[in-house]
Amino acid sequence: MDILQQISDQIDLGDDEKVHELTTTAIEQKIPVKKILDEGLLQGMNIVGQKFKEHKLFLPEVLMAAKAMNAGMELIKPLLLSDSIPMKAKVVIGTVRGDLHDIGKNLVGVMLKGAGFEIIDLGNDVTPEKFVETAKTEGAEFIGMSALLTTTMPVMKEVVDQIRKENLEEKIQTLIGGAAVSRSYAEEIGATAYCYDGSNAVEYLNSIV
Ligand code: B12
Repeated sequence: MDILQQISDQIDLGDDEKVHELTTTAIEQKIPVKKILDEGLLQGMNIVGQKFKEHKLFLPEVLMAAKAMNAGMELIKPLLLSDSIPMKAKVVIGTVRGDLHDIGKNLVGVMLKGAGFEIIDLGNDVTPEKFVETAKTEGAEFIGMSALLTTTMPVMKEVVDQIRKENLEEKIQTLIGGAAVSRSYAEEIGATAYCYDGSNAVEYLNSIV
C-alpha cells in the first residue's frame, strides 16, 4: 500500500509510533514534504474529522489521532522551515479563548515561519487582551487567530473591536482562520482577512508585505 495512504490510516487508528515510523520512511524516500503533509497527515485528520462528525469516532480516539498527527508534524516541521530567509514581518498567532484546537494553528505558524515571518505563538485558549497586548509590546504587524468552534469564534470579534477601540487598525491587521470561520465572517466582524489554510496565509501575507 502507498506509504501516504498508510500514514493517513495510522492517524485514523491513532497510532503515533506507526505515524512516526512511516513519516520517517516517507522523508527518507524523498517524497516531497508538502505531499506527505497533504496526502498523508492532513488526509488522515480529515477522515477523523468526518468520522467524528458522523459519531463513528469519539473524543478519546480523536485525541489519539491528534497525538499521531503531531508525531508526524514534529518530523516534517524542520523541513518546512528554512532559517536562511530574512524575517519579513511579525505575526502573533494563537487559538482563541475557550478553544483548545491547536493543530491547524501550529501548522499555519510553521508554514508562515518557513516563508520568512517571525511567529510569536501564544498557544491556545488565548484571551483578546493577551493577543492585543502581545502585538503591541512586540510591535507585531499581524494577529493571526484560529477558532474551530462556533462557540469560540465570537472571541475574534472582541480582538478586532479592541484594536479599533485603541485606534490600532493602521498598525495591526487581523487574520482569521479555522474550520468554524469563513470569508464572510471575517467581513462581518471587520477582520482584515480570512485564509483557509497555511499556504493561503503565506500567499496573502506575501502579497501585502
Ligand atoms: C482534533 C479535533 C479535536 C481535538 C483537538 C486536539 C488539538 N490539540 O488540536 C480534541 C479531541 C481535543 C477536540 C475537542 C473538542 N472538539 Co474537536 N475536533 C477535532 C477535529 C476532528 C480535527 C481538527 C484538526 O486538527 N484538523 C486538522 C487541522 C490541520 O485543520 P484545521 O484546524 O481546520 O486548520 C486548517 C485551517 O482551518 C486553517 N487554519 C486554522 N487555524 C488558522 C489560523 C489562521 C490565522 C489561519 C490563517 C488559518 C488557520 O489552516 C489549517 C491548515 O490547513 C475537528 C473536525 C474538523 N473537521 O475540523 C473537530 C471539531 C472542530 N471539534 C468539535 C467539537 C464539538 C469539539 C468539542 C466541543 C467536543 C466535546 N464535546 O468536548 C471539544 C472542544 C474542546 C475545546 N474547548 O476546544 C467540532 C466543532 C463543531 C462546531 N461547529 O463548533 C468539530 C468540527 C467536529 C465536528 N464535526 O463535530 N477536538
